[in-house]
Amino acid sequence: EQVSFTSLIVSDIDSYLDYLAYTYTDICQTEIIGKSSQGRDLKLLKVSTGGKGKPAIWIDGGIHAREWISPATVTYILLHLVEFRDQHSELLDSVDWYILPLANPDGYEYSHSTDRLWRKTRSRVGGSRRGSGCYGVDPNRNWDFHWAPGSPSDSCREDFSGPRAFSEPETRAMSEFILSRQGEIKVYLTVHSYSQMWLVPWGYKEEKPRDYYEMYTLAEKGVEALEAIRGTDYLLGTAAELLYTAPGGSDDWAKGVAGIKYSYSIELPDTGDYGFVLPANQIEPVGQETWAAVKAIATHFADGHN
Ligand code: 0X9
Ligand code: ZN
Repeated sequence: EQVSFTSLIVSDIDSYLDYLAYTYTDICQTEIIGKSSQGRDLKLLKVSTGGKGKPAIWIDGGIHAREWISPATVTYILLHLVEFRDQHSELLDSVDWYILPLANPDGYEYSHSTDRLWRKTRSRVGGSRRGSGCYGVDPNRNWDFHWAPGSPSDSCREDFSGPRAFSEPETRAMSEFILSRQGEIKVYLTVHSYSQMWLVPWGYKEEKPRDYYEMYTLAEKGVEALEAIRGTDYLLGTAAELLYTAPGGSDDWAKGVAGIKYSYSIELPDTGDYGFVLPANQIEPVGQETWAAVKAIATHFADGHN
């Protein structure tokens, strides 16, 4: 079967989730977990063959608006998971999936219509009296775990952490959903770009978690499976080690507050030649290798570990 992608817009992804829910009614269910600042649906797809007490894997994409390869890759993963389910029925039988391809639809839309390199949400942080007139909060600095306030004048910055933790309806909705499935979700996977890295907490400090070795070992399985597809090189380590420390990230919150042992941020290709503006012909190869990594991670749980 021939699968072809070009750039995806918000409505493409939205309709695809609806299509899957409509076509594969036995295993797919959409859920609107909240609304963005501008009122767009935060639409999640649950993929499950039913039954109770299964481990679940959460995957989100598009936290950062300009990282277009992320929603495309998460959509690609969904496509394979659901439409080619016969090729990996054990992964569906033993694991439940919560997949949110577009965590920041306002920003994504804005990066299509107006500013290709927009990163943040589109909330009106400048709307208050003390505001600067700038828009948007970095949704990966806004989570309520070691959240660091900025001064109001920081609201123009690309990494503005917001007027308070969970000021953004997008991060709040995600966190509430994840907490409502606490204990069930065993893996938190958030997909970003770029730099070809598999990041393990902590991201807010240089110290590593007590169970870092276990987190690292599972991540290694993902990276190995990914690299086996076409030799793409990934670095594996903490964000502090490989990038920089930054507070208020979703990965740290998922581990530190929601108690999800295996929490990772993936930075998809490339390493900077195209950066955020990766050509659309990369969607399929990146999708394939990332799906291989996700399958390897899921297999660990399908094999009865937790
Ligand atoms: O800075 C970020 O939010 C992520 N990199 S990106 O280029 N996609 O913006 C890395 C986040 C790593 N995790 C934490 N710092 N918690
Ligand atoms: Zn990002």
